[in-house]
Amino acid sequence: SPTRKRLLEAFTEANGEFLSGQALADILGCSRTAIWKHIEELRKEGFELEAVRKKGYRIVSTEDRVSENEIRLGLNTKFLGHSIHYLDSTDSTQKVAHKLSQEGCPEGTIVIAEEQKNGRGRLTRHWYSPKYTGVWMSIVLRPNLSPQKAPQFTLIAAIAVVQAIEELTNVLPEIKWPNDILINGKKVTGILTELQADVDKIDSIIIGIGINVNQQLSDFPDELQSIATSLAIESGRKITRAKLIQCILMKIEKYYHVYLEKGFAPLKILWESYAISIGKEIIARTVTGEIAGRAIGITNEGILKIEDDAGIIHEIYSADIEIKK
Ligand code: BTX
Repeated sequence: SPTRKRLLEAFTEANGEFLSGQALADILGCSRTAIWKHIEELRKEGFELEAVRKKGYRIVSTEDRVSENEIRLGLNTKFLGHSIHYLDSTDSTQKVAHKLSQEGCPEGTIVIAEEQKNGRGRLTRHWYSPKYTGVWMSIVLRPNLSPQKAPQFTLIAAIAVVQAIEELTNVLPEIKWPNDILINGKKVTGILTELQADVDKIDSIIIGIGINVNQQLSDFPDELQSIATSLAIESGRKITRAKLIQCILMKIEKYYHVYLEKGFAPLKILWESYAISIGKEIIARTVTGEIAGRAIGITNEGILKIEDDAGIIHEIYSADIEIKK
C-alpha cells in the first residue's frame, strides 16, 4: 500500500535513527494506532524494528529479503513487476507463473521466491535454489509474436542480467549460448524460457531467471562446487538482492521495448558483445547428437550457427556447449 511504501521511505531516510510515533503519524497523515499496525506488518515480513518509549521506532537492520515492498521501493518501470507474487518457499516459480498466466494475469507479472524446493533447469535438470541467498524469479510477458521468436527472449534476459551484474558489482560476466551466464568460467546464472502458445501465436512467455547471489563456495553441494559461483564469491561482498532484481527488471523492460520497436537486430549485436563462444571451436550436445565445429554467430532468430570441418553450417536451437581449449 502507499502508506507502507512511505513508511519504509521514512525509515530509510532516518538511517537508523528513531522516529517518534507522532512524527510518523504526521508524515503519513494517519493515526498513531494505524502506524503501530503497519509496524507490526513490517515486523511479520522480516524487518527488525525496535520500539522505545518516548523515542519511537527505528529499523535496526533490514534483513535481506526480496518481498513485494522491497522490490517496489525504487522500482522505476512502466509495467514490469507491477504485479508481484512473493513466496517464502515454493517448488518452482516457473510452475506458479504458468498457473497465473493460465488464469490471465497481467503482462509483466513476476513471481519471486526466497527458496525453491524443486527449481527447474532445462530438460529434466534440477536448479539448486537455497533460501535467502539467490534470485529465483519468473517473469510473464505476452508479446504478440510467433512461437519461433521465443529463444530470443532468453538472449534479451541474458543481456539484462549481465548489465545489471556489471552495474552492481565490479565483475564482468560473460554469456555462454544459449542460457548460461558465467564469471571466470563458472556458472552464476541460468535462464529458462518457457512458452504457452498456439501453433502460430504466443500466448505467454515465461522467463525464469536463477542467480546465485550471496552463497559462499561451501554453501554449494559438492557436485556444483567446481562449476558454480556466486556474485558474493566473485565480487567479495554481499549484494542486495532486491536492488539486483530492480535493475534487471528495468533493463528487461527497456530492451523489450527496443525489441518491439526495432526487432532483434540491435539486441543481437549487444548480445554478441557479451558472448564467449562465438568464433571458438565448440562441441554442441543436443538431444539428438553432437555437432563439432566453429561457432560463427547467431541468426536473427537467436539460433546458433556452427560451421563444421566440411564447411556445412548447422543451426542449433538448443544444446549444451563445450568450448574446446
Ligand atoms: P540448465 O539445464 O542449463 O542448467 C542446469 C544445470 O546447472 C544442472 O544440471 C547443474 O549441473 C547446474 N546447476 C544447478 N543448480 C545450479 C546453481 N544454483 N548454480 C549453478 N549451476 C547450477 C539452467 O538450466 C536454467 C535454470 C533456471 C532457474 C530459474 S530459477 C527461477 C525459475 N524457476 C525455476 O524452477 N527455474 C527458473
